[in-house]
Amino acid sequence: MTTDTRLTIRQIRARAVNVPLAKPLPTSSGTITTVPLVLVDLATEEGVNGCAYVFCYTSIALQPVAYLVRGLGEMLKGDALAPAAIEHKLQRCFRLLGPQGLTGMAMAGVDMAAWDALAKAADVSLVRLLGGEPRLIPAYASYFMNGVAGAEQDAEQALAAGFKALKIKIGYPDLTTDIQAIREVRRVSGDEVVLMVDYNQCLTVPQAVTRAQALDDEGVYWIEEPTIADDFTGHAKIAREATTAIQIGENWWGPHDMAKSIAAGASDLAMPDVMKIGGVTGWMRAAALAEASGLPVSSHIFQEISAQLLAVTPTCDWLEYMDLAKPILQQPLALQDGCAVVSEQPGIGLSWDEGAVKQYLEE
Ligand code: SMN
Ligand code: MG
Repeated sequence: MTTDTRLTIRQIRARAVNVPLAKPLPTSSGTITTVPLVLVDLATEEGVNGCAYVFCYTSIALQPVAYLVRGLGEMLKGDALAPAAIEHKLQRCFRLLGPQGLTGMAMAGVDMAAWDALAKAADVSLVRLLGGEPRLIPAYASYFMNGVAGAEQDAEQALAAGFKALKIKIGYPDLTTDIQAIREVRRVSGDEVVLMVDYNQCLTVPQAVTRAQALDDEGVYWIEEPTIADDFTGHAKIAREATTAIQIGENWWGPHDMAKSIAAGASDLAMPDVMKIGGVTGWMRAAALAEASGLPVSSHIFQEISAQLLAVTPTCDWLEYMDLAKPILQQPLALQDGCAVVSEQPGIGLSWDEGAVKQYLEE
């Protein structure tokens, strides 16, 4: 006798929330002024519900992404809660338009919520559903472009929180300030702490070669996105000319982009963004590509679900700790001795603070 364990999608809700920030978050390529999130809630006929969020970077993208998620919900009503089948259907739906950008974000939100529901239906955490075991994931505290004085404060804050690694954003008008910020972190944290830097795509390739070579003696673990994200040839040249590891990946739209980047030798490390890479489904394919290419994998924001996924990623490196969603979550991702603690709650481990959601909701 077979029992029908199929779960059926009943409704997918999308809520746009725009969370204020205590202070703007500057990068060399623009400033984050609020935290625009689309909260995705997927309900099944059987009463199992999944949830996830997508980060929209700028509030102008909030309503379009929420609208797209609702549209996907209408398309998926009555379908099985089967993430691989859903991904196949949605990729075909957007073949002509393209699964990058806002469409990719909406699809990833649905994918993450679907996997959350599937894990909850099995009453296990996502890592266990994927065949892994919860474990501590090395984490780095991630900061923005806060100047030389700000770098000192960031380092002090990271150490006080127990981190053994941190990232600062650089790309100041002059190389001298980049180096001053790095040395300020070193002065505060000492040589043991792992330090990453992020240029957020602000340099031309020649500028990036010059600056990367100047940083080569500063003991930096990785130099992130020194030039335009999709210039894989340019990143490969920088990687050849510098000794410090080059890190890219947060802007790969799906595993196909990642495969092109790897083929070009664009980076020494990989940091897929779980939203842009295609949710859980995309991440698992990316993890396989990275393993086959010997690339260490780190995450990009989305720390709660990234902790689950890094725990089943063969070449797991670092989790980026940047608590963007904290104001609308009932509990933040837990830390222990500078590591992320993978939640053992069923699913991803997300639960909305509905009072805060109501406060920041943008209808
Ligand atoms: C970043 C930029 C903008 C928002 C969040 C994160 C950055 C990073 O590129 O890697 O932390
Ligand atoms: Mg980055």
